[in-house]
Amino acid sequence: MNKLKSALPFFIVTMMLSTGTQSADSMSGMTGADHGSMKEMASPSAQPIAGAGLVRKTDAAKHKVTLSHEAIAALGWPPMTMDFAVAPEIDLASLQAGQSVSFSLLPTGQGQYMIVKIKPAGK
Ligand SMILES: [Cu+2]
Repeated sequence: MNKLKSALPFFIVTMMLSTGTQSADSMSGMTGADHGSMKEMASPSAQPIAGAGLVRKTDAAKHKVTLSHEAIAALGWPPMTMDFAVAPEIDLASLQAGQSVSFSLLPTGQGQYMIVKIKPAGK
């Protein structure tokens, strides 16, 4: 137990360093998982974060949507294409590839975000 405890801080620092260089190398090819390395840049908040983008595809089985989103200043995110988990109450059948949308995100921990609201842009 004591051994594990003292090794942990070193492990965390090592992880932070390695994810840091990784995200700098591959900003445009970012996946949802890579956002974990960027959470230090964003102030933690339970407020929904607004975004806008274009629907690329939906995945009903995993209840996910792939969006090309615009920059989200509140999170320090550049524009990119990525997958988002979608809240269970949202009907994915209402979304179509190629559709412009505005959406709201809530953090779900580990630098991940879930879409809690999504609607056609300008409505
Ligand atoms: Cu993103």
